[in-house]
Amino acid sequence: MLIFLLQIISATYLSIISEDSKLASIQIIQPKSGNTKRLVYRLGTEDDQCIISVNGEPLFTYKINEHEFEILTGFSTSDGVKIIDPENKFYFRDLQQPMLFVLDDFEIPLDGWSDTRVSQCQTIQNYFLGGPCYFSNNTVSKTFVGLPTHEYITISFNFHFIDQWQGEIGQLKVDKLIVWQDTYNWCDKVMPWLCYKQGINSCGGEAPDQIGQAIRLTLYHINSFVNLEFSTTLGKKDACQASWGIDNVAIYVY
Ligand SMILES: [Ca+2]
Ligand SMILES: [Ca+2]
Repeated sequence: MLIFLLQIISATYLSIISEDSKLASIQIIQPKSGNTKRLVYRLGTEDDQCIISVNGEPLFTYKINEHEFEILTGFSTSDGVKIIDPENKFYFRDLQQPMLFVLDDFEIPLDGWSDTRVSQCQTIQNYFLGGPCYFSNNTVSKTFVGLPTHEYITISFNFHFIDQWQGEIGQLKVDKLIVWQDTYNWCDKVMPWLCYKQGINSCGGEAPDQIGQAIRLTLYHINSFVNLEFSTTLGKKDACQASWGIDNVAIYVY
């Protein structure tokens, strides 16, 4: 145990220094290999700015207002830097940012979905919910619980229209209200062989597909739970003739 502590102490020194009456900082001195050179990191304030410096050279200078985290020097883009308020909300340039609450990519055993059958297309190692010979006139749903306090919700997902859709509709209900609908027609030509020739078959049977349609919706929403329900109007069509699937179902709150 003593050896462990000594190793820690010899690796990093931490001290709080005050160079004059208005400047105080935390200084971390880290010996480089061989103990011949030292890296000195300093975090401090000066003239209403916060500075992180290495060996006396400013690495990163920033200023914090109420919700704003303004990068003054050190980064050409600050997209990766955000500030969190006491309610764990993210702000960037005074705008509250969506927080990812959940992402279902269907690569691991499913939790909470009413139907858990998954597929892959083109033998790629990328599973999605549903797929050829599985989902046709199905309804699949999941209720997500434990959402943090929020006013808006953003839902994104990929929808796969697979094989012989003929103008039927795929749709999403959120808390029982329809929020998204779209349709697909695998062939609008008199001679279907043209569709086989000109379209792109990427999943299921020989007919062309519309894979990976990216949907993103933002809704007013305040409840701590949300129910997503995907369905279609494929009626009695065989699931090996026309099918669908979803992937990358993500929920953001803000
Ligand atoms: Ca996936
Ligand atoms: Ca196909």
